[in-house]
Amino acid sequence: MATSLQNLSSYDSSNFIDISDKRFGLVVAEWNREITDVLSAGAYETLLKHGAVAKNIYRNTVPGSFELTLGAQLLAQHEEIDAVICLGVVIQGETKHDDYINHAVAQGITHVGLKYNKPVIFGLVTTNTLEQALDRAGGKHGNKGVEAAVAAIQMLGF
Ligand code: DLZ
Repeated sequence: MATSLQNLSSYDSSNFIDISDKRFGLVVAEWNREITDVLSAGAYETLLKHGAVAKNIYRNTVPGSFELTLGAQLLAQHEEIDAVICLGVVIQGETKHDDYINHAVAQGITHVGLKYNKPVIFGLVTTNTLEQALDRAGGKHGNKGVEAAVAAIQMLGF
């Protein structure tokens, strides 16, 4: 699946700081991996495009989106890490699992960001269908991994 960076132009990146010495942690859920890999590639390429150095980008996987919170905490606790980007895809099913996971991740990573006083970005794609998720991973609605990386960079300049 092709990775799209085309949506990036819709962001004002003029106030981005120099991120060549910043260290980023990507936490990527393995559920729906064909999609989360595209999100991850989008985030990675965006960080590089804006001046991050490849050796300063750490990527760890977790089994599913529910584990993004702990994954984020394990990265954020390192002083050297400046920002964490959480990437996952939760698709609505017959049960309420999506509700539980989405709320837990939203609350969990908010807590981690506040606890460690650093950006912990919510790059969770939450959709009703697989098609809607694909649309947001290099499809007609861009790539949410790109947006998550842009959010991390913006917050570092805050
Ligand atoms: C169990 C589960 C289900 C049903 N759906 C998803 C999903 O759509 N996206 C996702 O990232 N993870 C899902 N998981 C796995 C949970 O996030 C978690 O890994 C398990 O419940 C183990 O804690």
